[in-house]
Amino acid sequence: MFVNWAQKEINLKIVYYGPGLSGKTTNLECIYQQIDPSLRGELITLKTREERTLYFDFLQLEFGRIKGMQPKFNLYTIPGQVYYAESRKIILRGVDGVVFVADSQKDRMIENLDSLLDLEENMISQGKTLEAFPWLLQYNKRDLVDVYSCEEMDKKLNFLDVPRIEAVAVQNKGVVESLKLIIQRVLTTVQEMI
Ligand SMILES: Nc1nc2c(ncn2[C@@H]2O[C@H](COP(=O)(O)OP(=O)(O)OP(=O)(O)O)[C@@H](O)[C@H]2O)c(=O)[nH]1
Ligand SMILES: [Mg+2]
Repeated sequence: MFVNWAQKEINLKIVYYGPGLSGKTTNLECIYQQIDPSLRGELITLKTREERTLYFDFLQLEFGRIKGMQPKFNLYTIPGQVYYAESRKIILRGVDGVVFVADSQKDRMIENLDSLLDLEENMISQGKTLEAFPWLLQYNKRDLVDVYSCEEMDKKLNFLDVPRIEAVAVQNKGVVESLKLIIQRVLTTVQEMI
């Protein structure tokens, strides 16, 4: 969180985390298409030729007011591919909320677990813990066939009993819902701080 008292602005950072190809960039593209252009900036994406996130994607949203201040939500995605570990650490700096985009396909569960562990370690290195932090799980790709049930996903990933949302990001399902919920959770935390 960064507060600019002169401008009466609060900058809040929400990071979409998760393994490679889980649908993080798709979430931002979907938000960009669905949100009123007067409330959002341009979507900045840095991709490889194979459409994989190279460094991050970025989108800024503005709405609502809290205690006379204008919150600005800066949404980032991390690059999920394992070898971009250093970029993930940098992008996570100063994070206020996380949407963890998990891939529901059975053969992607190890990658989900590795990425969640990576998130936890990176949070700890910032002096934060997932136990005391606003985050949620998005179970994406519910349209595919060989997926775990949400209960099975919970058993494997939701050990902290955080809110979880089912999604099909390519069909706009569950995306805005995840965004609204993380904003709500982040604002609740911020209101206690300012
Ligand atoms: N079937 C299906 N495909 C999806 C869904 N969400 C995303 N995809 C596809 O999965 C692929 C990867 O999506 P991205 O959004 O680029 O994944 P990412 O998490 O940003 O991947 P990295 O940038 O490498 O970390 C794309 O081909 C998407 O169209 C979904 O809900 N269902
Ligand atoms: Mg991406």
